[in-house]
Amino acid sequence: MKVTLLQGDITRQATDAVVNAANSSLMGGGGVDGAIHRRGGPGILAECRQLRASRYDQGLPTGEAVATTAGDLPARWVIHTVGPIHSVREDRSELLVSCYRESLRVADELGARSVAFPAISAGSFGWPMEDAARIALGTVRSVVTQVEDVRFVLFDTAAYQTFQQVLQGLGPTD
Ligand code: AR6
Repeated sequence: MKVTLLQGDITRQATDAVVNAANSSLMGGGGVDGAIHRRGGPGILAECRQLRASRYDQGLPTGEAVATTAGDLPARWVIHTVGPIHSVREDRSELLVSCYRESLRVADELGARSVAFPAISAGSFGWPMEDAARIALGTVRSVVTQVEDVRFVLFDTAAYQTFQQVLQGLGPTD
């Protein structure tokens, strides 16, 4: 698996799948979620409504992932996952690990070979960027998957630099 870091807007990525940092409602929101629904068009929300009505009447649980098509985005699928809200009282990192694992599992089910991830939970959900980067990079590199091309698309320079430093610190994969 090749892991690359990019700075930019995840909605522009022409990967097989892009991952959405959603919330349990699957009904959209701000940040990545808002951008994906805005640029992807209403078809994504319509599929999310169907998922709520069929499989997830209580909402998508934190740490799980589910796919829809990608509407007007250049990708083929959107994989929606719900990151944990950061807490100083409780270690929720296993749930963040689960977001990356489950997203790659769903990507494998779809037959996706390239996947773009945002920094899940590192915006509205308050996760410190360095810890978010360590969990994100450490997890994807440890997962056995058919996905060959994983891209982290970081929105701003600070996030990009943090991911770069963490990736360098992890050393070579082989
Ligand atoms: N492309 C790439 N990264 C982005 C983009 C974009 N277009 N927009 C923002 N980011 P967030 P969360 C960065 O808040 O913390 C939503 O309201 C952003 O700078 O999108 O998991 C949902 O509905 C940050 O570094 O996701 C949920 O309620 C990172 O993506 C809640 O926010 C994640 O920020 C989820 O919060």
